[in-house]
Amino acid sequence: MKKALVTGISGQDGSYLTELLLSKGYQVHGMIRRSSTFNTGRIDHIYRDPHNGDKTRLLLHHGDLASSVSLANLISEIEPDEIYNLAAQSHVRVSFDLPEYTGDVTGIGTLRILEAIRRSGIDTRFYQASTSEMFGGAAPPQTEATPFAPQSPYAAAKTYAHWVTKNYREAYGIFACSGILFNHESPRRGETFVTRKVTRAVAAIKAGKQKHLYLGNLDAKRDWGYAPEYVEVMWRLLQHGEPLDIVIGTGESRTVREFLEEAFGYVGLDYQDYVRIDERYFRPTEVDYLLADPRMAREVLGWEPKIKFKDLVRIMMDADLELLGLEAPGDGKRLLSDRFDGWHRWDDQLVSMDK
Ligand code: NAP
Ligand code: G4F
Repeated sequence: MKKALVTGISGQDGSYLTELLLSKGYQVHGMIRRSSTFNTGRIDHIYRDPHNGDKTRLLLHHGDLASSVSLANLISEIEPDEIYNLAAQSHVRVSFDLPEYTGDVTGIGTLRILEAIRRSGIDTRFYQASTSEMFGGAAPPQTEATPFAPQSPYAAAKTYAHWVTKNYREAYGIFACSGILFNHESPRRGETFVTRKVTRAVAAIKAGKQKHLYLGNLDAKRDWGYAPEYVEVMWRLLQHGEPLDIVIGTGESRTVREFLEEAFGYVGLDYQDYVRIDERYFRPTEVDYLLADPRMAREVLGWEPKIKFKDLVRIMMDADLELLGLEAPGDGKRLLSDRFDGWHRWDDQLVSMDK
């Protein structure tokens, strides 16, 4: 049985990746942070308590990217075949308020893992969650050859992590890869990222629980894809014959305003009647236009996304409407069952991807 260690297992991507790895027969070790409230909501549905005599291939351990001791101990004790580093302070706007912390966790945290791998001497494959934010001000479309131009403390920290991953590959022969992922969303997306903020607000407005939605820059363009498809490519990258860095996105870019039109329009509302601008949500430096050229992912890994912009909005809208007990038009759910039936099977049960 292959063993994987996943940092950031309690996040959006960590939860989908864990479902995928369990469905492929892996034993999954997840690193979670100590928190005063439960922070495992996204993985509770797949966790089995061994105290109940349940057999489980999902094991959780406390640790932190800020603690090299915790990382070294976990890596030498578990001896994982694969390590997926998904943990990060991942919010761009917040990184301007917490630049030092973001640099420590999102940047140096990656170095701490690589150093723990090197010192342990174990033969493992390492995945780094790099980001299209590293391209920052570079002209679209962005490819593996596009020079980085980070525009935030978050992007600068990720760029450091990206380069140090490449350096440990070249210096020490570690099988270390970076997936340069463009924005990917889902019903499990954190509530303060713009897509989820919008879909939750539309549902709340429809339910009569909210009057207005306050946002920042509506003109930024993003290449938005569907998160469960993106975790598949993380796994494929580590199964590849040689380590490489690769761009992952849909090749389609939309403005925040277009996301608003689509989400409000889905339930028959006009966003202009509800959206207000709050300067607090603007960033000191913005990334205006991200658009992936995912040709290499298609040619080398045979990966192509099935869910594009409109489908994504529908999937997220249906989920947030249902959470508030509202009738959802259902297009999103139909899309999921049409295209992903049987994808995430674990312990002979179909794991519901978005509940
Ligand atoms: P997310 O939902 O924000 O999850 C981040 C995870 O990191 C959570 O599990 C969080 O734990 C954990 N974490 C934060 N600080 C930590 C620390 N000091 N030590 C240990 N764990 C810590 O992020 P995501 O959307 O799943 O993204 C996964 C990764 O891909 C991140 O590295 C992100 O920067 C990167 N990325 C994301 C996208 C995207 O569009 N989603 C695109 C490109 C790259 P808690 O649950 O306790 O907070
Ligand atoms: O949803 P966002 O916060 O995502 P952003 O900044 O693109 O970062 C996300 O994607 C990156 C990949 O490119 C990841 F690396 C990163 O970890 C994260 O997952 O903002 C998207 C756009 C921005 O241009 C922002 O200025 O939406 C704009 N926006 C407008 N109003 C807003 C808001 N963003 C947020 N979060 N909240 C607003 O009220």
